Amino acid sequence: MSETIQTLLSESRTFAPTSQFTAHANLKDPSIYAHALADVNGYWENWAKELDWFEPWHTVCEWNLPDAKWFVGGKLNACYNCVDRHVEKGNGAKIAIVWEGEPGDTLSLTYSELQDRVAQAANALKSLGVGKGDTVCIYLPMVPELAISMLACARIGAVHSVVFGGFSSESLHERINDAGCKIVITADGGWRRGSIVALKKAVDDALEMGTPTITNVLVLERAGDPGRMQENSTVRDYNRGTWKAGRDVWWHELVSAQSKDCPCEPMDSEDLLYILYTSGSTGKPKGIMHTTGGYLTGCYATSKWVFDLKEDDLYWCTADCGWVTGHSYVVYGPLANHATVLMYEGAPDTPDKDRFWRIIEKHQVTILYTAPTAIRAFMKWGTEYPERCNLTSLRLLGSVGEPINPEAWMWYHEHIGHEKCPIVDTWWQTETGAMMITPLPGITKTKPGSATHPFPGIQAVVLNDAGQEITPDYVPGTTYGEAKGGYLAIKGTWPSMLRGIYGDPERYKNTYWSRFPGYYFPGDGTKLDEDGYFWLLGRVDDIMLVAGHNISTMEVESALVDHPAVAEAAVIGKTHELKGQAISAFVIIRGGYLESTGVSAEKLVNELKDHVASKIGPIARPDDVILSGDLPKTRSGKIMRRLLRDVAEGRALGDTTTLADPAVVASLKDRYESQEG
Ligand code: 6R9
Repeated sequence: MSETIQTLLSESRTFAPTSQFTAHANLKDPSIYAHALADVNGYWENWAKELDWFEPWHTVCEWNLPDAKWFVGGKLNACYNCVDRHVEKGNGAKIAIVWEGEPGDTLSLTYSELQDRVAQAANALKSLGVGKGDTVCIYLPMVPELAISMLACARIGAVHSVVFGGFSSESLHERINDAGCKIVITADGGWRRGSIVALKKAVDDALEMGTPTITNVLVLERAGDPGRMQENSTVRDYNRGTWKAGRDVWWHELVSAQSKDCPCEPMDSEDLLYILYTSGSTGKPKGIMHTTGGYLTGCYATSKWVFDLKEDDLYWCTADCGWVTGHSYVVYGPLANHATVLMYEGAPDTPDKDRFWRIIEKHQVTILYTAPTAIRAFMKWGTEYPERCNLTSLRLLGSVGEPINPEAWMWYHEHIGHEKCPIVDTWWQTETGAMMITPLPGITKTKPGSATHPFPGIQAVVLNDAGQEITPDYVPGTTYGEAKGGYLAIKGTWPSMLRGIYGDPERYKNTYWSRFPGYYFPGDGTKLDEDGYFWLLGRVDDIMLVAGHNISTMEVESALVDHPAVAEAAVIGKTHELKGQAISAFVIIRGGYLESTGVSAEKLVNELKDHVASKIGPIARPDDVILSGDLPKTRSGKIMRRLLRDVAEGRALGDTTTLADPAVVASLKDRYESQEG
């Protein structure tokens, strides 16, 4: 970007927490922001004291940019804090995990039962020669054994590297070798949209490509369990792949035979807890490293305050444990808080598009944490699906993964929250480990589309091109003057910050610490409005430069989604001779809109261009609007604008390996070429 980002869209609706919500909230005193800022280390130290430590730390924080150490000298165990400590305090009878498989099978585990299962799995790992410091690759569907495997690793001090079950054998192969994993834990399959994802087969293929460090494959029988699927021996055999005696071991044979007694290994606060690969938009995946004490402190604190977790909540984070959201907010944060966590295996539209709402009604879910990509799909499908179900158990809603457009926020608020649930739009990254910019539901007056303020103890600032701070630290009541757009950056360190990229310290420095010396640069653009609210504008690589104006793709997308016809939009800048870049918009129309209004597609395209021009200004009027059936997304649901730029600029498509469905761009390319002409 040649100049600081201009922000044009404005949103003035505000939603204060109800007095009833505030009265019962875990946190209601806004002075916490100033207190945390006045003594950041003391503030985090108080949080760390809410965990159980085997040995205390001698130093809260050692910070030699870009290397941080937190709670130095302290010893603890993440699994002990998530499971055993609750049981030892007499609270083992509470349900820890409620699980529902896609075919409708369910399982509940109390904290005591979870302790037994984790201990058995941990002993099984030991019997396979896995010990402290070894790395275990976990490639499982969203079944309880996924959380159990992560906790079992943590229990014995092994490092886990979870690979999302939707990744191909090539991706798995690359990740296994980069981390030097000793074993792989997988399943014969998992359910997704009524079919079986053959995970064991993918592991076989990955191992065939050469994985010198792997000694064993521990295989859970999930898809082939005769109680849960049609008896079809061909399918069963296929899913098992090629069984290699000596290498492959069944979970039900090895794990169930183990003792339920397995002590938690005392770990140094800075010992590695896990590696998680994040693809980014280009290049080789980065193995993000998280350590034990600081990471757990960050997950614990944010879960308690942002989700306002209470003993009687039923909390559901819809993310897969293959992503960081599943690490921090399915497993470590909520379990450290003694919460009851719901896990669901399958797709939101199986057997019908009301599956999420049925789950909420059936299990009486009180807190729902999901992603804008899911919310936009629900908008596209229409309100009839949530209307079929009773959603009155819900009391808090959350969003993560992408900017949430104001209209998607409003839809979530009205049709899911029934205007009574606060929405926490939480900005953070794999690298930050825990939420960084987020409302506090008993305190913050929210604005649709804004992640609001940095979590207490986090110093988020806006920088201009020269790397100067153009905004003060957030303290309620500060006067901010006019809205300012620029680069989001974080000052100093925080406990759950990544400790580097596995095996590549140079890349760590270059990626996060060199663009703005002295700051962590997450790569996102942001606006700070006149009330001190952060509006995340997407990745800076996606920001457009149109006739000398930096325009955020996110703002144009939000203006499009504001039109009643639009369910979802992706906007890019394509090279233009005069303007530098011209705006192209790919738009998904809400189900039944054209039919019910009788508007022609051609007329709608013009209406949409006018709509953007009137919401933002003539400068943001798109040159092209392409009506599209789908958008290219990563497997975690983020729109890949880079590929849309390739389409719009008529280039051969770049790397599509991280796409959820590569067919989408190919068909878009055809459509674009025919509509544009
Ligand atoms: C947790 C997670 C991180 C990137 C991040 C940003 C985008 C995430 C957001 C958001 C706006 C939010 N992002 N949450 N943008 N508002 N509430 O998603 O981690 O997969 O590493 O992605 O996602 O661009 O930089 P990760």
